[in-house]
Amino acid sequence: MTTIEPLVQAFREHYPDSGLPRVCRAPGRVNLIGEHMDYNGLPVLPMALDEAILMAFAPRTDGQIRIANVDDRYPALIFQNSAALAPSPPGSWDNYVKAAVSGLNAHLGSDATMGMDILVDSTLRAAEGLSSSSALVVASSLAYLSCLGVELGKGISKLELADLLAGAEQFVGTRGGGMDQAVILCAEEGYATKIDFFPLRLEHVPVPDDHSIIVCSSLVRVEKSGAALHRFNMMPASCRLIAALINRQVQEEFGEDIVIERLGELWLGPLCLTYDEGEEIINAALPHELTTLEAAAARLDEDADSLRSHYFGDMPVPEEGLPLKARARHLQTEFRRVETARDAFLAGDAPAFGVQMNASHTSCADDFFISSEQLDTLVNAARTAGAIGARLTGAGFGGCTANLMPIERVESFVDSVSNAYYRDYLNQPERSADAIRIARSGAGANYLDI
Ligand code: NG1
Repeated sequence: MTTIEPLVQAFREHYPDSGLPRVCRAPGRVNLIGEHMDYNGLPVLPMALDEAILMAFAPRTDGQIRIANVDDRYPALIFQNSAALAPSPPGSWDNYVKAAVSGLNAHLGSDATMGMDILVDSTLRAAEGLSSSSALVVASSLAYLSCLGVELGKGISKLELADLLAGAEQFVGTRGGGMDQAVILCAEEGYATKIDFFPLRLEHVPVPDDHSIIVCSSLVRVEKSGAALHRFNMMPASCRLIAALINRQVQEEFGEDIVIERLGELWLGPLCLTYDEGEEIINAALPHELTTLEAAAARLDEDADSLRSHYFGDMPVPEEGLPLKARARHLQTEFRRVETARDAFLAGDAPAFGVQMNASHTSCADDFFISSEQLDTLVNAARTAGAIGARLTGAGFGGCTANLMPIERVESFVDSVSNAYYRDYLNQPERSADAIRIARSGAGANYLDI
């Protein structure tokens, strides 16, 4: 579907007792470089897409929130607004709406008596690492703000909303960062967005118009708030432990007044170390042999069991130990790559950007361990097809790759990747037409005129 009139019509049929709806839109995003950086206080460089969620909505006075989707894989659900909303079981799609509503209730001090009727339509596919989950949270927040009569930009700024939704989305159980909500809300068409965190800062970086960004789906779905929840949350959990070990080192070297909560604070916090000084601290804090919980606990003067439950809760910690040093190396080197890539786009130098993308994929695979056989195969197919940069995008383990191609060679790229990955590797040639898309940069989330 995905144009406004049919959505409004479908809304009126689905909710015959409701008023005329308003419509809002929230785009997906492709992250061009900077993976698993946001929750570590390090920069990222994503771009909003023109693929988006559209949401028709109208207020209700009885506090009921009724949600439905034109895609019947998502069942219609109802819940009662309340100041203490409880999450539905993991993977249930009403959790994203609840996340936005409960975050805004807490922030605005709302009495949680407002209800809404919602109908969702989307050109953005779910579980592909293109942030459909955050797009749904952002669209729900715009709908709820409108029902409450709070104007975006007046009652609450976009940056404020992005910041609060980053925390609010953790309602669904994931422990990610604030990249998605920020780019979805604040992107500008034609630009990628360099984002820094704690505090949130944005810079719009032009995407060279003689190059295309092509998104290829590996066709491996990753339900981050469902089946892949532990796998995803293991990353922020390991990073919190890395930060604690670095904090110990910093306190030994600079005194106990300095507290490091996230690895990025080595460079971007009050310490303001140079890149190399930060690297020295990381090397001292994380010797190669420090891979077990017991060794980490000894270094932090803690008991291994309490360390496990504090950082990992009920997540299984791998028998072979934790690659803490390698993960920290990814964060440190990706920091430099994001800055270099941003400079390359500002200088209109797409090939230099591509070099950073390629190095980022290697680091995501070999140091952060978030690639997979499928993603590596797809990245290699893209490079063979002439991509000047190719990498996995998003949380990893599946989902999509992002590829940078000179515009005049896009067609031959599509043919070559279709054959190499979808036909020869997956033996599903019919899937390629849908799975390879030219990413058009979209504007941030907004309300649409009916
Ligand atoms: P996706 O790719 O949408 O699953 C997740 C996190 C981001 C970021 C990336 C990895 C959420 C809502 N999103 O995104 O904050 O950490 O992984 O770079 O948690």
